[in-house]
Amino acid sequence: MNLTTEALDSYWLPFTANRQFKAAPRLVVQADGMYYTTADGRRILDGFAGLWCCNAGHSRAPIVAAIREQAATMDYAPAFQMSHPLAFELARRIAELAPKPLGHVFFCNSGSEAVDTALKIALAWHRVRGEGQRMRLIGRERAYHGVGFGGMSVGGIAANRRMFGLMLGGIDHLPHTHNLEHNAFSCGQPAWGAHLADELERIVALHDASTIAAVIVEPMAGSTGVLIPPKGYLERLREITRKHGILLIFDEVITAFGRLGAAFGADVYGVVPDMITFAKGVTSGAVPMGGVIVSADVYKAFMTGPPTAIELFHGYTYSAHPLACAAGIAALQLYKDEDLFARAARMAPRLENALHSLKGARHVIDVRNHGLVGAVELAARPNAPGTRAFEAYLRCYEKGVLVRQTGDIIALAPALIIEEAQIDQIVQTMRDVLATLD
Ligand code: PXG
Repeated sequence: MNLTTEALDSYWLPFTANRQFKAAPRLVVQADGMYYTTADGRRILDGFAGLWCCNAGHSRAPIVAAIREQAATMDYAPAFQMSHPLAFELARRIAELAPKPLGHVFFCNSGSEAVDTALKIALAWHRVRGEGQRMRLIGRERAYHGVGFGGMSVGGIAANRRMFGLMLGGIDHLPHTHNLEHNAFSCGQPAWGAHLADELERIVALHDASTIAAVIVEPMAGSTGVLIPPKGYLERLREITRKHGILLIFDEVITAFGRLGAAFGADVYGVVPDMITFAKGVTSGAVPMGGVIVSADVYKAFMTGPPTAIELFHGYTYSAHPLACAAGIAALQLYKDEDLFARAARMAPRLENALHSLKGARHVIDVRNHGLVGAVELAARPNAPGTRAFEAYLRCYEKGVLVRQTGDIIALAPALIIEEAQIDQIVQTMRDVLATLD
């Protein structure tokens, strides 16, 4: 299909160099399992599960059938003061999967909304308990928490912030944990860096614990280029937040639903936060959905007051949309039926070995991995940061493999159904491409 100039011009693509893209559009028109088909009929092996989301693979029959059936049965149900049974069933299934005592689910439609929802719940929770002066939110450098004003404010990627004014007030940031001097070519969690969590003590001392509502981190930072938490780091954050009565939020938009080889990053790292945000994999990317899972403690604090009073003045027209709920239930069932989280854990060493074989390849200054996530960091070209990895991304695509580029990092996050030979194909393609790059 050839797009008209008018059509190309009409669409403003997100997080994309629009003019460069429109000069040579990369269009996909069909997807199944591990593959996309491009508009010009080429098959592309998807090494990134779309954008970290299609964890069960593309266009899986049970999910397609559930969406189709729900669309024909009931398109929409009002989300406020009314609901529909699938919302409760999906919440029950998510609560069942979640690490205890997390067990109550608030639905929204994206990761960005999930993060803003979690931050609002944190502020409101302190307020309903009589600690409304706890208004500060602590994020981390290099963090990605979506693009809402809350997520952007606690986020730590400069390019995502600098155009957009002053952000929320009362925000502080932990240092990020990336350090190639100590951690280059780590397999799984790096040994060095737990002490960086102690910076939270410094921030608490500066502002006083009584002013701080919550700390939010991605247990594994994805979007910034895959930063695996150092051993002991998240445990330390948990200790410090607990000691000071500060809520700990894990933004698991990427890590939830099998990405690291278990249901949640919290399971893999053995650290239970007070809230978990999720999106993406909950429907295997098939229908937009996000949400926040909160602990019993958080939920119960709101369920006081007169029973006729609305407890939280927050929500979205499409919270728990029936199509999303149908897709979510089918996706969770598919993960279970095919034991896909365990499969991800089984395939992780294969990905680790294959990726680390790129050590010594041209331009490669680091390889890091955990679960079915991997990253290869390239030396930046002098005065042209990001261009080398972007070219690598383009050439991989030409050779039939979809990876993701961020800065000088190439990231991988394939669907959990990936086969060994497909891992090898992705890594071999990367090896071939790296050899051709200047
Ligand atoms: N939190 C985290 C941890 C994320 O990774 C969001 C929030 C926002 O989700 P929505 O659904 O509002 O986009 C994300 C999204 C990439 C990439 O290439 C990462 C995301 C989205 C698109 C691309 O790393 N993460």
